[in-house]
Order: sequence, then C-alpha cells, then structure tokens
Amino acid sequence: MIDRRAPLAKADPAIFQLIRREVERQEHGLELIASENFVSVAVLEAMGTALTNKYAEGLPKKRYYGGCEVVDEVEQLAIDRAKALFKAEHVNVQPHAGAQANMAAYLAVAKPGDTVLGLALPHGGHLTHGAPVNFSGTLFRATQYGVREDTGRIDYDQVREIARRERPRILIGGASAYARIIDFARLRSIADEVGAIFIVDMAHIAGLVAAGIHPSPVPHAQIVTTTTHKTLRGPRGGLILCQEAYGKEVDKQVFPGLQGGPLEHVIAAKAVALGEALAPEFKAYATQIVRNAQALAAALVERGYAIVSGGTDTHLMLVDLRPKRVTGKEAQELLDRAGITVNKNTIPGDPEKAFVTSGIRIGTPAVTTRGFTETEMLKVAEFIDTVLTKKDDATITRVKADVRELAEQFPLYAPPARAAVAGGYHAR
Ligand code: DSN
Repeated sequence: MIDRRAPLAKADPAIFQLIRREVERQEHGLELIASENFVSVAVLEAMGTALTNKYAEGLPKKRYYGGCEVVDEVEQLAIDRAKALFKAEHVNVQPHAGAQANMAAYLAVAKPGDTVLGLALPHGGHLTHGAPVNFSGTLFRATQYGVREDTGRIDYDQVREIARRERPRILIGGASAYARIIDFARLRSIADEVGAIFIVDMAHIAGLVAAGIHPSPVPHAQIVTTTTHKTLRGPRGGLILCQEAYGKEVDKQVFPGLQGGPLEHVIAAKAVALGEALAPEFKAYATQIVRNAQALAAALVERGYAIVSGGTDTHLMLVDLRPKRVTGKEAQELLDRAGITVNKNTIPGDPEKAFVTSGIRIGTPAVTTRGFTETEMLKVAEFIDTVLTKKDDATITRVKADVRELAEQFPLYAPPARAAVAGGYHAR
C-alpha cells in the first residue's frame, strides 16, 4: 500500500539520496556551464506543488477542461509579467523547453521544406538553428552563416550575401556560444531585404536583456523565443514573445500543434522567476554576471589562454585551448575532477571533432548567483590554469579542496535543504 503522505525520504529513499547527492555536488563545486544557474527557493517551491495535477489544455479562459479557474490566474500572471519585463505584445508561456519554443515559432511562419538561415552550431549557434541532426535541419532546408575566423565575430556581410542567395523564409538570430553583442537591427534589415521573417532565440542572454545589459531583440524580431533557466534564472522551460500579428499562429503551434497539457507548476515557477527579474536587484545581478565574465576572460588571457573574439560582452567566453596544448575534452575531464564544471566546445574553424574540440565554454551566471565578484574570478582563473597546466593527481586533489573551501564561503542552500529536499528549501 502506498503511503501518499510519506515524505520523499521515506517513500523513495533511493531517489531522495540521489537528489541529496546532487544538491551536495552543486553546493561544493564551481558551476561554470554558461547555460546553467541556481534558482531561488521560491522558484523551487512553486515547481514542487500540486499544480502538477491539473490538466489545462488551451489558454487562460479558453480551456478544454473544467476546474481551471486557479491555473488560469497563474498562467495569466506569468504572461503579464513576461510582457512587462520584455515589453512584448504577445506571450505564450507554455513551451516545455527552448527546442519546443523554436519549433512552434518556425512552424508559425514556415512550412516543412522552407529554407531557414541560422548561425552554424560549430560557430556558436544552436542545434535548433538548422543543425543537420535536428528537426530544424531535417524538417526545413537549412542554410547556415558563421563567424569570421580572424575576429570570431558574426560576419554580417556574409549573412547578407547568403540571405540574398538562398532567400530564406526565416532568418534566425541568437547563439549558444557567442560572447559578443548581436546586432539585431542589422539582422532585421537583412531579413527585410530578402523578405524573410526574423526570429531571435535569446535563450542565453534573456536575463541580460531583461536587465537592459544587452540590447533587446523584441523591437526588431517578429518572434523571440527563450528558455527560462539560463541567465533569466527561472525553472527549466521555454517562452515565446511575439508581435500581436503572429500571436494566434504561435499559440496554435504550441497547442494543439506540438504540445498537450501545459505544465502549470512550471508556469507558476516561471511567473515567480519573471517577478524576480522585474525587481530592481536583478539589474545588479546581471551587471555583475558580465563584470565577472570580463574579469575571468582577462585573467585567463594574462595566463596565456586565447579567448575567441578577444573577450566578452556577455555572460560567457569561448576559450581556445590550443596555446596550452590541451583539448576541450581533456580540459573538461580534468576540471571535472577538481569540482569545476565546464563544457568542451568547438571553436570557429576547429581542427578537432565535436566530441574532442579545441575549446571550452565558460559562463558566470551560476557563480554570480552564489555571490562571486571579480575577486573570486581571479581565484577561479588560477584554479583552472593550475589544473590544465599541471594535470597530475596531487594537484587536482589540492585544487579540489581549494574549490570546496571557496564554495563553502558562498553557500547556496542552507543545511535543512541539503538534508531534507522534500521538506522545503532554504536559501542562504
Ligand atoms: N544546451 C544549451 C546550452 O548549453 O547552451 C542550449 O540549449
């Protein structure tokens, strides 16, 4: 007989222990994956609620199920906050993730077989921007632009040339490993010149856009997609913002086109995160993310590393490891052993395969949430360099202890949360 009232620790000790171990890992390591962050206790709490029990296919006040009066208000609050935060005309908060948001956005304005033009994955783009192994490259005829090898920056002249030649239905802006401000006005003018719809995936920079640290794509693009869990620091999920004229079609593509019932517990958590991003403190947080990234990039350059494009305007940098004679794969594995989490990443013109790579991508949103400033970033650069230069077990063990000591000075969740994840979270 299942005891429905038993706490997780008692009901399922195996899962409880695994969650506890993961919380411990997050507490004691340095999270430098550019697409990750640590959400607030309020966001965690909203996600772990009975809203998960509710079916609500449709939109607020236009549902296919009874009993939606409460979740209607939850979803409407999320929509209203997203509209206010990004100054968007129309918002759909239901996409389960960024890939679904992109698929719905593309299908709202294009048919299978139409041509799309996006930044190539090996140049810092994203799988869903036309990679051959993804729906965006199989369902559509994908063409790709890149960055210049000498500058590491988007080659807008090349974008224009390809757009004029290929006449895409959709021009996609946005990236997952690009450290420089994207010129959305310029991309929009190229899209207009060739009669394309301009869609921006701002997943990586959404928090910076929300805070006004990065120019917003919203005034330029007909449709903007994002995830909610990166710099925006919300739950894992997606959002679509668009001009009113595209609203009905976007909504139809999300449901019934691609998804069934929305995840109202996650939508509640999105609303909480959007509320947090509307608060004045969020601007200070986003500003510090960029300062930390710039401090880390400068410290790595001082230690002989090359940074693609020479630096960063955002939350991330792409480190070219070739001067240090270590591959991205080796670097990721060595750093992992020291409790420092990064991901290997191709660099423009990478001679190595995607599974090996010559680079790593490093981002500062998560460590900034912990409270790190430029002072700690200098220590982080020292840890990274020591591990990648020495590589031996004794050094890695020593750096791991230093990483733990630094992390413990900036605790994430108070002890009760580490011990009893099902019993409510506490943030420091
Ligand atoms: N996989 C994400 C990233 O790491 O950038 C993008 O979806």
